[in-house]
Amino acid sequence: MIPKSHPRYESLVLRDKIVKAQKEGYLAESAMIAHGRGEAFDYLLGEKTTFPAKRAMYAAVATILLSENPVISVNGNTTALAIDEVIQFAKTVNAKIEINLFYRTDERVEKITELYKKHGYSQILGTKDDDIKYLKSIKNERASASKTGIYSADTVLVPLEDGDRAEILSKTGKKTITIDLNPLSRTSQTSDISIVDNVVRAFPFMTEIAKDLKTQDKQLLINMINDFDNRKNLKEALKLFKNK
Ligand code: PTJ
Repeated sequence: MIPKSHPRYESLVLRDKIVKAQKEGYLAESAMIAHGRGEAFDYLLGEKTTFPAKRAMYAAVATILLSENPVISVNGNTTALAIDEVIQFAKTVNAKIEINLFYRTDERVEKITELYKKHGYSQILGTKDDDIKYLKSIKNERASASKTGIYSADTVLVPLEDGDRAEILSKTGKKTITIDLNPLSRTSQTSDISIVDNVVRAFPFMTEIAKDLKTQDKQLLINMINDFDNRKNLKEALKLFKNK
């Protein structure tokens, strides 16, 4: 039990979730390394959602709300850290959720599927019973994509993952939105909208944005997307690290 008075309480709670998930057997072997890297970037950011991250989130939510078939791609780490927040966001914006693993095994897919069911979400895509297609030019297990999900999606939200996919998804004409604490990662650098923030803060924040934007005029959302410059925004995000 971590005492609430501990100065690193929130960070330790997240570590605990990762450790527990590792024991439950649905994380990749390298999940802790990925988490540690994220922790370091978050520490440098002051563990707060920055202005460039908020701006990117507005553009991201507007894009998702205007999409025909938006899909949220989830892996082991995102599930461990933010399963309820992901489900809540998906329901608010009417997006599908699909399991997409770099280190894909049937056992991991089954465990993650069960976990989403336990948390009240049973329509998850990318399971072993799903109609799986393969995205061209991805050389690893991430190539698998559900026919009604990522394969036919117009927008894919990719939180916390390695760099292979954002670039390829963009090349297939899909809009890619990523949440990655590293502004220099290939994922951040190659996606259309890069949210440099922790997934645990980003999902609840985007849910609140969505509740607001759903009541707004469509043209306002279009303007928000057109005004957003990902290159410029990423540069601003990077400056916040350098100014520490
Ligand atoms: O479950 P699988 O098999 O799909 O594997 C998932 C991992 C994350 C292990 C796999 O995709 C991987 O190895 O990823 P990388 O290459 O370590 O990249 C993870 C990226 O996520 C890094 O840029 C980290 O800085 C970033 N990151 C880590 N934790 C967080 C994060 N970004 C946002 N929020 C976090 N909590």
